[in-house]
Amino acid sequence: MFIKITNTALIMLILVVLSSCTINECDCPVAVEDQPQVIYVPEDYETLQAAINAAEEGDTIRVGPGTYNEGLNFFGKNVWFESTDGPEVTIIDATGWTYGIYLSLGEDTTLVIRGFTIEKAIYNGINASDASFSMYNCIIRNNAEYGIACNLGSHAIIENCVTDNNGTNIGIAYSWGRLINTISVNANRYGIWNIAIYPSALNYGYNIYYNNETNFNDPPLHAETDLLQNPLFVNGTYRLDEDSPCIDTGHPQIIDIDETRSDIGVYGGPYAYQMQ
Ligand SMILES: [Ca+2]
Repeated sequence: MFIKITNTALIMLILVVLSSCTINECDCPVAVEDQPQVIYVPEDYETLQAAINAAEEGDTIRVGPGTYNEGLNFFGKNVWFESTDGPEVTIIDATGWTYGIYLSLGEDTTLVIRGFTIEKAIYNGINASDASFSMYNCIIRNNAEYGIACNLGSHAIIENCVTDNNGTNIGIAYSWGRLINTISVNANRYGIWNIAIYPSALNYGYNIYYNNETNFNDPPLHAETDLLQNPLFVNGTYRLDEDSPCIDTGHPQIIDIDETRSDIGVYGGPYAYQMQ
């Protein structure tokens, strides 16, 4: 029997073939490398930089306790970079390195750095030049020049960190950002120093400045909600004494893991680690 194939039937036939091809493509397993990966240090890589080198955009790097004598460059990769057990036991010791962390290749605020101590760099603990980052629950201490330096168009989100005994604890130049619930103590020069920030885009407050050589340069980056009091750490740690002015005085819209108003300092905020 002769079947006349009309133009309409021909088009429908082509559509059926095409759709079946599409279904087949959907059934194919997605290549593993397209999925975000979780990379563990030291299990997968012994060094932090090797893990960063192996990571792809959007991956997570989880770092076990230890002291890592490294200076890190993220090479523009936006990853979630965190410790498993918190900053007291996970230390980036930048002895002999110019910077603990160096960002200059267009990283943005989806680069998250959580739960590290960064210390002893020759210059800056973390240096961002025309690059951005988010940092939670980190301790930045004993770096010779700046603890945190943001310059030349950087956008930093810094929450619930401690900066202690750096040359200048925090420096912001020709940049903007968000600085909340953070403690700045014992700086050899400034608690926070700024020049040519973009004030309309700046979100800062609920920070503590104490025992710095000078808390602020002029004009001071100082909000009414900042406190100029001793944070009352316990026995040389960054844990808070029960009488600390940091308890429940952080940003009211930030909630702690115990569901109270946020504390100022490294044990406050939603990304804090449980105290051992
Ligand atoms: Ca609280």
